[in-house]
Amino acid sequence: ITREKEEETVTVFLEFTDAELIFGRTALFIIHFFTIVVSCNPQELCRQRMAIRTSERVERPETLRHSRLNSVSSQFSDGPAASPSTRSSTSSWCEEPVPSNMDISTGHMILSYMEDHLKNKNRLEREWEALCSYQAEPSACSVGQGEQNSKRNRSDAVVAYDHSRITLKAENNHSNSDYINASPIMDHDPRNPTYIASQGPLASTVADFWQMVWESGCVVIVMLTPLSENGVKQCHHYWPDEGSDVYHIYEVNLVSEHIWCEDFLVRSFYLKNLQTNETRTVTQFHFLSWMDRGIPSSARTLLDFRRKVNKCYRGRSCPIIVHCSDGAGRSGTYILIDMVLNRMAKGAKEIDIAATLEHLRDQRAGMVQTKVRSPALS
Ligand SMILES: *[C@@H]1O[C@H](CO)[C@@H](O)[C@H](O)[C@H]1NC(C)=O
Ligand SMILES: *[C@@H]1O[C@H](CO)[C@@H](O)[C@H](O)[C@H]1NC(C)=O
Ligand SMILES: CC(=O)N[C@H]1CO[C@H](CO)[C@@H](O)[C@@H]1O
Repeated sequence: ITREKEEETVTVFLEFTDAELIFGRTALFIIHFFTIVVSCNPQELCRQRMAIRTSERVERPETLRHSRLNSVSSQFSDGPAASPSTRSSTSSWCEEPVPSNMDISTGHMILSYMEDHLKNKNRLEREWEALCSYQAEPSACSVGQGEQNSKRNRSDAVVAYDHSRITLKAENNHSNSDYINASPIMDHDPRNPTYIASQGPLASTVADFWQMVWESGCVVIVMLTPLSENGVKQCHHYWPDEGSDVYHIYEVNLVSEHIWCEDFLVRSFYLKNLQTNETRTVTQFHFLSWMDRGIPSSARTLLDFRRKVNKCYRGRSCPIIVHCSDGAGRSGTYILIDMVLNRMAKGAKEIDIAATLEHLRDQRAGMVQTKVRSPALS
């Protein structure tokens, strides 16, 4: 890793050997997305700087640098099938400028963080081992494991904790239970969750899911799983393919479906509570190419996806519902990335991925699974 300091611009060249690629699961994960952050934003910073200094001829091998960074990010993000990333990333690059909200001190913080991790490979191993053995306390799940509710869980491994679960309101209960396999995830505000991490609805819990959407005031759903993978069902098709469907007292109308790229699409629903006649628009962002125990086909596509989610969400205070199949692996990874990047955008002077992840695991079991999402690991 080399740092070239030129006035206030930091240029990074990253080159990795194969050996370095395998030195730690956390390292891969961290570098995986920090590489992308660093490769996106300095470009923008450079562009701004060059716009200011148009009169001066700055010798900058733009294309070389671009392709180098690209090759680094694709090395991390695409695994053996590297083909689609360049195209999709290039298009997303042009379509919407990356907000250059990363200031120089944040850039330096990221670089020192990466340098430190590259120098202290043991630290990574230690951090990762500590994370693996981390025990959330309290961790009772007696409600979700109760006889009446066990059929409402998609998997044995991830059941909502008693102390951190979404409770459905009794007056709307149609199944005689207030249980849904979903957990509120707090960030800065200890009373209002920033996210709700939920399992993908089962056929029998679709009405519960829409009840949760309604009662939490949610307007944005992030869906990170295809409906099925290799014939294994990951999530029930919980919305109408066209027109409207009624789930208990919730009428859901599919208003539009917009395919952004081969990796994700956006659906807009008109949701009506038939008891009160109140209505709300709900937008669902559906990421298609992130397989269970895999990684997104391109990290930049995921960041582009996240930008679209946050653009839609901007100015709201309701929780974002994030779900995959079990609501922990991919959902945990997405929430972790979103939390850390939001903090960085607000100018946090320190990154502590491990602590943030422990904070998530206190609130929901299995957040970011031990089989970390990187091609070199599977
Ligand atoms: C569900 O609603 C019925 C009638 O409103 C009520 O008697 C019952 O206690 C509720 N069940 C739960 C689990 O809240
Ligand atoms: C909801 O709308 C229906 C049909 O327009 C009407 O009959 C019903 O009284 C309304 N209910 C409420 C609670 O406003
Ligand atoms: C802990 C628990 O009760 N898990 C159950 C959740 O639901 C699945 C599918 O219905 C069951 O197989 C699990 O036993």
